[in-house]
Amino acid sequence: MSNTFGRVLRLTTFGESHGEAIGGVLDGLPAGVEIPFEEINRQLQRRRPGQSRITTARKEEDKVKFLSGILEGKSLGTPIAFIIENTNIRSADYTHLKNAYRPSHADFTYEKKYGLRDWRGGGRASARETTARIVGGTLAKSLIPEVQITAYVYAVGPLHLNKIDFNPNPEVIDSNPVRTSDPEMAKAFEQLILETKKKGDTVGGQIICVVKNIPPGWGEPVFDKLHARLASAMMSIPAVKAFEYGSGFKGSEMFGSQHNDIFNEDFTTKTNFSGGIQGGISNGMPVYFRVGFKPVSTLLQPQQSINRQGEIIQLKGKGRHDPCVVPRAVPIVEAMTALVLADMFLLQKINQP
Ligand code: EPS
Repeated sequence: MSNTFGRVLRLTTFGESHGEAIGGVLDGLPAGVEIPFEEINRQLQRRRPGQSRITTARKEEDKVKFLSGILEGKSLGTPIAFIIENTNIRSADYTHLKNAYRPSHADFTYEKKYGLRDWRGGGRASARETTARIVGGTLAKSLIPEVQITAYVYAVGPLHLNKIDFNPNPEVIDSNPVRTSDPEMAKAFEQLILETKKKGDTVGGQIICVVKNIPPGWGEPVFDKLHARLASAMMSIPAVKAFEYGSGFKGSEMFGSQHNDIFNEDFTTKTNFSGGIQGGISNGMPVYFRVGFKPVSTLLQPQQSINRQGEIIQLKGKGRHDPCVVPRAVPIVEAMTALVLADMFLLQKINQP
């Protein structure tokens, strides 16, 4: 019972991967916001399956249909409901999973929780659900146009960029299918994903997100600290295993004399180990964080598993799957970031007289 995200700007998503449609309801967007139809479509295309040879081959157009809350291109202040139809479903690929559980997949836990499960694809646990997050997140972003949110792939498996890029260029990121900010490393990342796919295996990866132009004051102490909301948003994305912001785990190895961010006269800081957040509140410096994704659990090579009767079996995945999710997860990280920040922006308006 937790399909809604946000405090005052709330996105509810619905739908299963092989059902009629995926969709959402965004409630709390103020009236009069210009709806960024083109940008929503551009972001959907960045996430869409079947966009390159390193992503799942499922061919979905991912066209959004708005049902309510919009008149003459502007928000009405009422709930904005929308759907994206599933048009390219091949549920027969999944009949072998009616009686079996994929190792490390949500198959087993969904069935234990609800007593039954949608065996067609990943059901509700499928990354297809994130389509609705792209629509909701892009709408949220239009409320805070001055904030710049840029995510990129930092690592694929054991390969990673040699340093964090704090000034990532969106054009460079979208010029390579992996969506990394370093065109040279893009080739190595792509090569590794293709080799992995050839073996019927999968590989994990990491995304960095850099956010600029957040004014000081966003984030709600004490339980809705800005980084707590970002962590919650990122951890809700399918396949995410880790979240770290600012100096993160590295910071825990440092001394205070090295780690403190010394103020300049204009209240910016000389270093930014704080990741733009202190006391859970933005300080005006860039916010940056890293998100770790596991390798997709569906392998197109045989692996030991178990059926509903508790018999050990050999399972080999069918269907269309991503060998590595991070290239398609870049716009999802950005969308979830926008949902958090627009929510914090609206809450800060309530705090101020
Ligand atoms: C995916 C597996 C498939 C893909 C899906 C990502 O989903 P399912 O097994 O639930 O049918 O088709 O991608 C999408 C269709 C999408 O829109 O995200 C995977 O293993 O990552």
